[in-house]
Amino acid sequence: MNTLTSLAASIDGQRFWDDMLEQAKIGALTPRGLRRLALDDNDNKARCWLVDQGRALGCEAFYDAMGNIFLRREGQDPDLPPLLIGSHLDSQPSAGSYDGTLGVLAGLAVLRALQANGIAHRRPIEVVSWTNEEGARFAPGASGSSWFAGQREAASILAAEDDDGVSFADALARCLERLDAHQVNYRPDPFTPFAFLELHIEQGPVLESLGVPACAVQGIQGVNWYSVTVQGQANHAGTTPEHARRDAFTGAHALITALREAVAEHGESVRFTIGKFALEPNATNTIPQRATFSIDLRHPSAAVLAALDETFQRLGAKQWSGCTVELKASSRVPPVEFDSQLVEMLNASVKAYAPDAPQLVSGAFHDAIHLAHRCPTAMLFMPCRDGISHHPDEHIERDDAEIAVRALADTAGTLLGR
Ligand code: HGY
Ligand code: MN
Ligand code: MN
Repeated sequence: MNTLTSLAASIDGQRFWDDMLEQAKIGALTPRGLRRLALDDNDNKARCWLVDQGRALGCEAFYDAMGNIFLRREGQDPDLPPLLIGSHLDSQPSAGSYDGTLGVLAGLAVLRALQANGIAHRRPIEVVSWTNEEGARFAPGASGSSWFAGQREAASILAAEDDDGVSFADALARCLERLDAHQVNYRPDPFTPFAFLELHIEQGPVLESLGVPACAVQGIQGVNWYSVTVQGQANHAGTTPEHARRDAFTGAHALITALREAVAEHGESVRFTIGKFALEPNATNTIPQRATFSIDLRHPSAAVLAALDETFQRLGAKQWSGCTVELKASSRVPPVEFDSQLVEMLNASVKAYAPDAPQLVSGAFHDAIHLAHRCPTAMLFMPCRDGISHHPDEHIERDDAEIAVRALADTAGTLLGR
C-alpha cells in the first residue's frame, strides 16, 4: 500500500516525461525551442492543457484575478491551507522547453502519483502555474506571483503594455474569458498557502560541472529593472554638423558607458544587462531623436543594489551629449533567503539521490522570490546542459529530471502529512 512516505517512489517517470514532451509542443519553434509569451494564444493553450490534465485526475481547477491557475486535490482536512507546488508556463521569445514548465509538471507528477496510488493526505495540495513570470512581453516579470504574494499592486501590472501597445489588462481579459469558457472556477483572491515548493532548472553551469542531478536552493539574488529614454533631436545626417547635434544614440552610448563604469566598481558579482534597445525614427540618414533601452541589474546584496540604484538615478538626472534622460525603475526586488527548515528538508530529500549535492543561490529570479514573503518557500534545482537557458538549446537529461521530481515529491509527502 503506497503512502506519503513512498510518494517519491510512486512518481511515474515515464508519464512525467511524456507530459514534458506534450507541453513542449505548445508554442514549439522549428527546429527546436519554444515561444509562449505571457497571455498569448500558446500560453492560453498551455493553461487549458494543464487544467484538462488536472481535471482528469479529479482535481478542481481554479483561476484567480491575475490568471494564476490552480489544480486542487482535496485533503482529509479541507480547511487546512494547501501545500502549493508549481512555477510558470510562459517563456522568453526564443526559449527552451524547460524553464518554468519543469516546475509545473513536477507538481502534476505528484498529483498523478497521489491519484494513481490512492494515497490519502491530511493537507490539500494545489499545483500552480503563475502568470507572466518571464516579463518578456509585459515588464516586469513575475506579475502573477508578486500580486498573489502582496508584493505588487494590480494597477501597475495591468497598465503594462507590450511592444505592440497591447495592455496586460486587455490580454488578461482575453485569457480569463478563455478560462471561463473552459469552465475553470473563478477564485479571485489570493490566500496564504501552507508552503510553496518550486523545482526549476539551474540556468547555470554548477550542477552539471559537479555531475549532480539536483540540489536545494537557499535563496535568490536581488533584481532591479529599469526603462531608460534618452531624448535628443532628429535632424539630417548629412547636413547637421557635430556641434549642432543632439544625437540620442550618442547620448545613450555615453550614459551606458558611465553606468557600466559604476557597475564595474562592484566587481564580478554584479549582473548588468541591456536586453532591449530601440532608436527612433530608426532611419539610416536621420539623427536619432530618441533612444529607449532596458536595464536588468542583479546582485546578491541589497546594499550593493541600493548603492547602484542611487548612482543610476544620479547619472540619469544628467544630460548626455545635449540629450535629456528619463531613467525609471520598473521593479526593485530584494534578495531573499528561503525558509531554512524547508531548505533542510529538500536537502535531505536530495541527499538520498546525490549525497554530495551543494546548496546554491539562484542568479535567476523565480516566482519563489515573491512567495517567500507570503509563506515558507524553497526551491530545488536540476542541471541544464552547459548552463544554457533563455535559448532554444536549453536542454535537460531525463534521468536528472526524474531524480529531481522524486526529491521534490519526497519533501512534498512529508509536508502533506503535517
Ligand atoms: O529573468 C529571470 O531571472 C527569470 O528567468 N525570468
Ligand atoms: Mn523560470
Ligand atoms: Mn526564465
